[in-house]
Amino acid sequence: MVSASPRLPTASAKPSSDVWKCSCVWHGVADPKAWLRSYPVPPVPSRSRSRSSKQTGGRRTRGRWSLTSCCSIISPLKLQRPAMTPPWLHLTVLALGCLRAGALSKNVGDASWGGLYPRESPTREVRSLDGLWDFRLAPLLDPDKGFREHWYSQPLSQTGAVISMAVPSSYNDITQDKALRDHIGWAWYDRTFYVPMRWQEDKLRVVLRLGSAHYNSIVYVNGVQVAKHEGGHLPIMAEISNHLSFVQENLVTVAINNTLTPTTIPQGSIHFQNDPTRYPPGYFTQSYNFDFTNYAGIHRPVFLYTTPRTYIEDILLTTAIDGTSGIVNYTIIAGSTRMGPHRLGNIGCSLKVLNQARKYVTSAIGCQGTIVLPNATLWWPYLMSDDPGYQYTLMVAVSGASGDLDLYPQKVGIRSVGWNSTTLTINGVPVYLRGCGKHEDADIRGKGLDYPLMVKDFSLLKWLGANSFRTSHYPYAEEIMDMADQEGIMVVDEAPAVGLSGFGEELMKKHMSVMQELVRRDKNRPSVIMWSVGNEPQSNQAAAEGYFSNVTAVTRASDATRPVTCVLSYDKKSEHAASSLDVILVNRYYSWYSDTGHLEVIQLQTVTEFTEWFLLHNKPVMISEYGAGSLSGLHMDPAFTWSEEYQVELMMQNFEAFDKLRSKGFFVGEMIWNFADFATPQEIIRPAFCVKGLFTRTRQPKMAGHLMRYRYWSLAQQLDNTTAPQGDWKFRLYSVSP
Ligand code: GCB
Repeated sequence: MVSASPRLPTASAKPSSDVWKCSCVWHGVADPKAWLRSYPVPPVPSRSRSRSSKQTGGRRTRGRWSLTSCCSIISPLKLQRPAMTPPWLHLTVLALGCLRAGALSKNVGDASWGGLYPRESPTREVRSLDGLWDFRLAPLLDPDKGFREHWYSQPLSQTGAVISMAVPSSYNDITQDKALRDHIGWAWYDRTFYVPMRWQEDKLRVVLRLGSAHYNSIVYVNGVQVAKHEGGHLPIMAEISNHLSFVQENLVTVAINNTLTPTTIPQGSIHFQNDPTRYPPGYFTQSYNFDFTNYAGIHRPVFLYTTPRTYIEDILLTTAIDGTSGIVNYTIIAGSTRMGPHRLGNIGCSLKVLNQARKYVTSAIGCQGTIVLPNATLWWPYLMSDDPGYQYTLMVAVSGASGDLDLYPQKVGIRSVGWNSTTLTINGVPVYLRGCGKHEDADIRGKGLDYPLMVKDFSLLKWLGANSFRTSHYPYAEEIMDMADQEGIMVVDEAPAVGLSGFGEELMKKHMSVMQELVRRDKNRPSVIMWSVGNEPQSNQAAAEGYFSNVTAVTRASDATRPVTCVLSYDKKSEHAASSLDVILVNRYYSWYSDTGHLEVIQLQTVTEFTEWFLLHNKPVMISEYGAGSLSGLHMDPAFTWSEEYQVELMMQNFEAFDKLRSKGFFVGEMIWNFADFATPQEIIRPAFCVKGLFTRTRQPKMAGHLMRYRYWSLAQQLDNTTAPQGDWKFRLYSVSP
């Protein structure tokens, strides 16, 4: 949400004692290789050149730009722990300190932007910093020790004991250490790295990017703070060109705090226990209103990448269909180290369209425009086409006055999303979502991105015949989203706003900012067909009405091409969020959390309930969670709670209800809870895991997984006119009736 990247200062970023100045000279003389010259780079308009010169205050001397200074704002966290402050308050203050400092960082540049995903191109190099980092926890009762002792100014191994920590991964389940698993507060990571001298010689811009770190992060390079970010599931970016050594080893340090407060998203609270007869001094615990483990750490890949000094900052795409033609509307936002991000000025843009076989299709010139592709191949969801997930590549080019040239390969899937009061459509064809709620969750790694697990999950989704999932309850890794784009799996893209309550101004502003950040990250993804602003808010509170009206309005203002939802759980007559939504998603656990053991009531209750939601709001409705826990291998017949039999019978009763609802014309999807069993905090109603998975945590199917496969393939046959997997003896023996 907020990242203090050391860009050019703006008028409002007042120098203070915290301001560190450097002077750098940019010689924008590019020496593109011969084959780059053949690239369709448009001439730079001379009018823009002079305007840009005025704007930046730069001097233009015979094709060279030089800036007298480009500055980085450094605002070290100066929060000292007041004497006698209870640790919980202190932790909260530290968390809030990040926010305050984050607000400052908004003056430094566009703070709500983690940047384009690092991709190689002829003008960009990408290097991974994943692997083993050094790691240390801050003491539980002295959380700011690392700041006080400047742990970031030298390798952690020189200020105390360290262990090796895998990146990306959650740190919690990596060792046998209970203190590490249950830690609350700051955790410190660092590693060293070299950068090629060539990067300096070529005057490249160097960017550090973390896919995500949970929850509050402060990032230092060679002891200098380069970024702050609040929020655990979105990228963190910092331009670090001026902080690097090109001859010596560099040090990157990341401090991460997993403390959740009533104004973080998601919320949490710290409980300080001060009864000396029951708890030791300083004792505190953290609680939160969700059932998955609040895993912490550097969860996604860390990259260094280079761009020229004039570079592609962002690419905005929308697509449409006109007969057999595909329409791509594009805007290219260029940036330069002289001006920061800007659209026009002394920048030339062009793009080349390549098909999936990497063959040239067409090209366009200009930073903004529309491309028409006759006889376009559209992006279709899995099982709705023989070639689902089709994407073109736009090779986007930006050239600066100096001759700099930047290229970025941006994929685009041409498709349209439509919705009215009863129906959701893709490319004008009604779709019925058959999917799962998921989690980023695995043993040992926690929420760390894991490629084998990711590929396995998509393989299982396709094995099920599912066409969609929801990123419950936070934005998933970009690598996962890339695979959804590629495989044609539709995604309800959810904010990390799970179980919210209170609905004050501060929370709302942060929530709006998260939505903008999420939309900006995922806007170009064909797989994303709906934004979800959250899961199960306490929308029975009156303040929810204005709150959700504002949060959904900001989301629509960021992207008007997709419907906006929020996953609801309160009674329809006493809740206040549904009126702001385009599609109504509701979680219902009939015969599990209510009428436990009474499977016979599911059909009546489900059909009645979802019909009433539709009648009340006249909007498409779907069930976003239903299900039962089952202990893999526990069999009881007649069905009994926690047995595999109970889980599948509950599903069958629901299927009957869903089919009745489908016939009424407004029911647009079903997503079971959950794709796989996942870890929960320690509690007494779940046995270490939420076991509502179709698959175990290690991705073996329970009976429920097999049943779901028959259901989803049967729906695919009926609705998508597809055939069950050929050669699978199970489908041959038991024909799936349409
Ligand atoms: C819900 C939540 C989900 C939980 C699930 C459960 O309604 O949205 O996060 O895991 O119930 O199993 O209790």
